Amino acid sequence: MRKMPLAVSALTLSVLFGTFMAPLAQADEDIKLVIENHLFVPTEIRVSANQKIRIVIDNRDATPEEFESQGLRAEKVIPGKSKGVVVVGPLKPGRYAFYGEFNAKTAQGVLIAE
Ligand SMILES: [Cu+2]
Repeated sequence: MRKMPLAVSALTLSVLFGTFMAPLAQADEDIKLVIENHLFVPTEIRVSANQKIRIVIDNRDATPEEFESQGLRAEKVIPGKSKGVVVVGPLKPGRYAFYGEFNAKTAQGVLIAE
């Protein structure tokens, strides 16, 4: 009979976890961005305005890169050969430049919210 309360509390925890943790990780739109040879691919991303955007950045280079954008208020270091997630928005319609701070001359792109 002691297993029942345990099962209930585990269920309660998972429900609470789902309820309170999901919104933090949720976004309305998912975008994939690749870093390769110190370049962003694609260099231009179109997203919906007024929505939260989750950008999954896949750094295929062996070296780390820092995704940076003043307009998006985002900054994240992504180690070599790994992925990083940046959540931005909701954004007003417009163009938001981003770049790789460690290779700023080559790694450049723009996110267009419309
Ligand atoms: Cu920075």
